[in-house]
Amino acid sequence: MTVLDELYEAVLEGDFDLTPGLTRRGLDAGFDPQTLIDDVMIPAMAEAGRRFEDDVYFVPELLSSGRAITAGLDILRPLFAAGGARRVGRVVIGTVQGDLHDIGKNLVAVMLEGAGFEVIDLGTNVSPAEVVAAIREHRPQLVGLSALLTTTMLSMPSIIEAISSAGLRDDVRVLVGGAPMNEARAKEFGADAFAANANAAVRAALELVGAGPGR
Ligand code: B1M
Repeated sequence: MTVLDELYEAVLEGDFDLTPGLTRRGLDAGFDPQTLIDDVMIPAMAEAGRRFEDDVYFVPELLSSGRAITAGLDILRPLFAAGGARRVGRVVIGTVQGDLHDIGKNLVAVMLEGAGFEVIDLGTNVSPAEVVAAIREHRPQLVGLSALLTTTMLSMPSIIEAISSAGLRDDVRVLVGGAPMNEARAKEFGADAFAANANAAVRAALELVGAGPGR
């Protein structure tokens, strides 16, 4: 079994003690962080999700897989941050109210850091008032909202309305994402852009702050 197979199994089996060491071994073997995320960690998490849908895994197993991927990401995070030497903007990011899913949001945050954004991560279950307060405090160019549930994605328009009511809508662009989201919903909710995955989120974020790859 290669180190990539072992890392895949560790995330899938939710072995959060093994994941950091295997992530380091993957790096030592010459694999770049993006490969470890895109080709190993995300597919393992996706398989955990399929097992959940098939009633093979239940919430505790999913939680363990979530902890395992997060432990691996924690090893990779400094490498992405080191890559983002140029500062292209500041982003306030969070998972919306009622929603505790943070794996995708954390991935997006890590990759935005790698692209040169200063990331203020509000965590999960973030209310409209918290977003407004964070905009006032941190003055970001961008707000990133993540939702994984069809019920909680409905918090997105409430947050965007709260930003508008606070008179701050012209100061920030809003990027949204998460499994139940799509272009049409993003538009309907009043967001400026939708991204289907972390790579697309980086491209959209750079575009929104006017710092596309060529600049
Ligand atoms: Co939950 N869950 N979950 N869950 N969970 C889903 C979302 C679900 C689809 C599973 C299912 O039933 N098929 C379902 C939602 C159904 C629906 O709403 N239609 C569901 C449910 C029902 C629930 C509970 C209600 C279960 C229960 O308790 N009975 C409960 C709700 C808790 C709550 O939030 N209030 C719950 C709980 C949990 C766990 C805590 C056990 C765990 C989360 C652990 C954690 O996040 N720390 C969990 C997990 C892991 C999942 C699945 C299996 C995997 C989600 C994930 O992490 N994917 C998920 C099923 C699935 O998606 N197949 C499921 C990997 C991650 C890399 O992808 O998050 O999609 P994703 O992020 C992607 C893109 O979406 C995008 O980029 C990311 C990277 O490529 N993206 C953005 C995300 N945010 C973005 C923001 C952007 C741009 C792009 O800009 C700002």
